[in-house]
Amino acid sequence: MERNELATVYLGLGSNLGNRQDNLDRALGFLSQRLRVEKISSVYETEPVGNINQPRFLNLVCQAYTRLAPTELLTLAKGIESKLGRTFNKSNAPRPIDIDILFYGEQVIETPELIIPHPRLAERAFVLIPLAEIAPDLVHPGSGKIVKELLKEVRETQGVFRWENS
Ligand code: PH2
Ligand code: MG
Ligand code: MG
Repeated sequence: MERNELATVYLGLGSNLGNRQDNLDRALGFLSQRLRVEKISSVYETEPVGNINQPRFLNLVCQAYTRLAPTELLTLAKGIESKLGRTFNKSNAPRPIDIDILFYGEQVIETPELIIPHPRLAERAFVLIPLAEIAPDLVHPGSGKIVKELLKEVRETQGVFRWENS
């Protein structure tokens, strides 16, 4: 699988079921077996966005290098989600782990199974706050704005707390 160029990717991880810290650690362990995980943000405890009747999340963001194509990376992420016990019967239900591809290099991808950059990242403080720690000047290929500008424009930054247990 050395046919693709090395791409810099950013992944968003979230857990709100079971031992959340352990789930994040195990997911990072599985990711590290297949990607070169280069940077990992702090962990944040975050109020649920969307379906608010669910437990708080632990969220983090990481940067990695990979030669996997975007769809292969998606398959890897889903495989790790399944290994950690995620079931896919209800969307927006509590989950042991969610692994979202936020950016894949500077690529813009819109297919039925995969949209990159992640379509909701620009409005999500639980993504932008950890992302701004490891990549404040990263350019969002859709809008041309950098991460710290996107973060300034997000109004709802309450509900995201540094998790000191990491
Ligand atoms: N993920 C969602 C929906 N809402 N809220 C928080 N705080 N953290 C998440 O990771 C999250 C969410 C869909 O994947
Ligand atoms: Mg998600
Ligand atoms: Mg997801």
